[in-house]
Amino acid sequence: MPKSIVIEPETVLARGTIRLADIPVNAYQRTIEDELSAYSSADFLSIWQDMCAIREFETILDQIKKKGAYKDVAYSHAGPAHLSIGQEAAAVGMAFLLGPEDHVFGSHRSHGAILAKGFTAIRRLSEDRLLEIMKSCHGGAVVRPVEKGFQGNVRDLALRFLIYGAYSEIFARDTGLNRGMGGSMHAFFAPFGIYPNNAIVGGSGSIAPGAALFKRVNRKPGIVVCNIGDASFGCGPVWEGITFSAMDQYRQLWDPSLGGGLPILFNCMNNFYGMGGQTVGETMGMQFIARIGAGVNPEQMHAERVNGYDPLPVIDAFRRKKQVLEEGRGPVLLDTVTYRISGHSPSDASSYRSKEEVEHWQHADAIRTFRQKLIDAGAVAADVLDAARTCIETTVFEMFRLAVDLGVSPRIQADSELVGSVMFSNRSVERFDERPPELLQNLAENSRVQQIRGRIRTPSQNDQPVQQAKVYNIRDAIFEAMLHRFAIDPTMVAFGEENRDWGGAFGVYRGLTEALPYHRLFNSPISEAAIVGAAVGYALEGGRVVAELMYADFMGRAGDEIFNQLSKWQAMSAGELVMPVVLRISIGAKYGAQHSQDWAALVQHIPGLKVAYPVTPYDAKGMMNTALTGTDPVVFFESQKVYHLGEMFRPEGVPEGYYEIPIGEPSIKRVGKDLTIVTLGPALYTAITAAEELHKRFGLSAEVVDLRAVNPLNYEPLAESLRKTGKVVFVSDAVERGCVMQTVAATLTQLCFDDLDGPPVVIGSRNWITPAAELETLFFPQPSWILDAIHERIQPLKGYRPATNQTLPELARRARLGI
Ligand SMILES: Cc1ncc(C[n+]2csc(CCOP(=O)(O)OP(=O)(O)O)c2C)c(N)n1
Ligand SMILES: [Mg+2]
Repeated sequence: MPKSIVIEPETVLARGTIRLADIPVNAYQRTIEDELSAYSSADFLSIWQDMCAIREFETILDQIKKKGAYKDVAYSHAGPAHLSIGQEAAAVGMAFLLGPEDHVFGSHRSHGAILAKGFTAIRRLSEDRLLEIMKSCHGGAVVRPVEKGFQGNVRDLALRFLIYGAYSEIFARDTGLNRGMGGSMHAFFAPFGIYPNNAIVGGSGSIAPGAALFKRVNRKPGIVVCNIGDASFGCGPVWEGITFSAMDQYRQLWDPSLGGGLPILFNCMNNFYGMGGQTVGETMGMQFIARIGAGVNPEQMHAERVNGYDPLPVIDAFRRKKQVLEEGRGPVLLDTVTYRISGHSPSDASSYRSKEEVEHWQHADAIRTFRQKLIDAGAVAADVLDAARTCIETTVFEMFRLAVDLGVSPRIQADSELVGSVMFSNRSVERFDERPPELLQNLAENSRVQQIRGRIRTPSQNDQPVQQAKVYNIRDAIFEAMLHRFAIDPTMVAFGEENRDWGGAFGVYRGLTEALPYHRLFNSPISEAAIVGAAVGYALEGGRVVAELMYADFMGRAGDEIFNQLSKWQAMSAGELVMPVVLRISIGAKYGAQHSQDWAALVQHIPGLKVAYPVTPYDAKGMMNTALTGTDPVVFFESQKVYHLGEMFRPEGVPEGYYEIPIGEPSIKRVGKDLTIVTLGPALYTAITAAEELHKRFGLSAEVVDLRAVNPLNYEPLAESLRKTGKVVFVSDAVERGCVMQTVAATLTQLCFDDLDGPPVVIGSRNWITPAAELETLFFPQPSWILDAIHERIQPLKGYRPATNQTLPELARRARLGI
């Protein structure tokens, strides 16, 4: 397919200059008098009340952390409390114009943002909807304690629900918004448009763009706000998220009816500090966060610095920027100046700043100054303001009292399996939306579909091996499964590096470009963190994603997104959210130390991920089909060593129709009775060769069992094989130390100790860098290594002369040297 944009030397080599526009700094200069026509007294009062609620909410937390009590209520809170006392105006200003359809993501310091966003959602939702939300939240467990004896209206009940639910969440109670699974730094509540808050600094920076992507792709209303701190702009994933959000293709290549640029506003809650490092003058060089916009796109992200120590300039900026986003001209960057009067945490000794500086900001405190301005302008009378403050403070205190009361707000039981039960959602969803999927052609006419139709799906044809050019291979299997789901689920998208015109780096997606519009299949920037982060954000919003990392070696670039984000949000939501993400990761060979590593062990170690690793066409199609109806994150490893291989183990071949293979069921690829060889990945084929040699030369019959998956894993087929053979060798291409097989061997040994006739043996690659292609036989397990190890460590093979040293003293020597 021809590229739509032609790069010409005459144009790109022509002389010129890049002109930057001025970036406004605190441009808002209106007075309250100027604003009297824009806001009603009720608006002013609600802004004031919301700021006071947040202040009281956090003052209580501050006091219980410092003194173990607030007023007459003693409470010791073990967990964190990152307070934003001083930042209330920025939070309330941010939320004032947002509706429930506008979604905010935040940071570890987000109590204020959560409450502010919830308060405006409560004002905007209908009473019926509010009741429905409260009743359905954990079966009514959160609303029950606060409705007991309460006589007020639905909105006031919802206010109590939110404050109580947030406190309960912070105190790890079963009555928390996320049943205590999130806690202070991660609390959220999607029905009010409050999306995950992230304890990883800048964590939301790569996730929120995926939420904005979901809105564009699925034509959903609303904007996404990514609230992150000034120091988070030093984080790579934040830059990647910004890059992902600012791709030209949204406006240049995508269907204009989708709405243009991503509707995302990066809102920097700029309090001038990380924990103690100063972002101006010390840890960063941009001086103004708003300056970053100039480096991102010609619109300079419409960046501005805004006075966030007053709610009205923030509201003004959000009004203007919301319009920019609604017109498809996003992304937007706001540098919202604020100040954290409280410490980073209550134990903070404030050694990094002077007392005078804090006092200056206390003197300018937005809550006090806003009150005075309202009174001076005659907007709201002092007694009305003070009564509102007293009233909301009473409610906040009452909710705190209820939340600390273990009788009213219990923790989950000590023997509870709740955490285990929410690690995976284990659902099967045909489609996440009922609308017809957008396709560019009748799929029967697709060139790849037609090509596959002519391919041989069985191990042999007329008793002859199938020529490689004609064989239905693993690439075809994955393609087929994906195309099937693309044609059913309209929310399904796939993205990653070189996913579109290139056909996927390894040819799996060839043909998809013709079949799918840009917004369902697109090239991402070389931003692995943003690729996985955006997939997480997209899934949190309710869509299905296939994201791709070109090589397992690049997982480090998306480390946080895989290990802390993709894996955890289902459980941290206490099962409210699902994560239908398939993360395809190819494992390389022949490309040396940084492109040939099997890192399955990294994801095996992380709770909350399903991990598949099929190496036959039949398994690849069936397991991809399962992954693509599931609601859990699946890391789907593929080996470049076997992409071209046809089905060798299933005489009936690979069905043309739809079928599923559960993830976690090992598969017997060769039946035997003398010895079990358990494999993961392409080592299956190494083991098959070894098994044939064992048979030919020594008359031994080896059973070969392919794990096909890493987690979950049913040990029963392995145990059954071991009960028969009594001997077991584990083989994979990962380096031996800490590989998946070590865990499988240890577990199986515990489960089947009495059935073992010899020691379990794990064979992996050497604990080295992967050397050059020409030297790979020194590194990856070879069939001879399996025989060598059997001979040395399980049972001597008559007349056998080992090719390599697989003895126990050698194992110990290597361990001693760390190689
Ligand atoms: C990836 C990561 N690095 C370090 C930390 C420890 N930490 C927590 S908050 C913080 C400072 C964050 O500053 P900023 O982004 O400006 O947000 P603020 O705390 O000022 O709201 C640090 C370093 C962390 N939680 N995550
Ligand atoms: Mg900061």
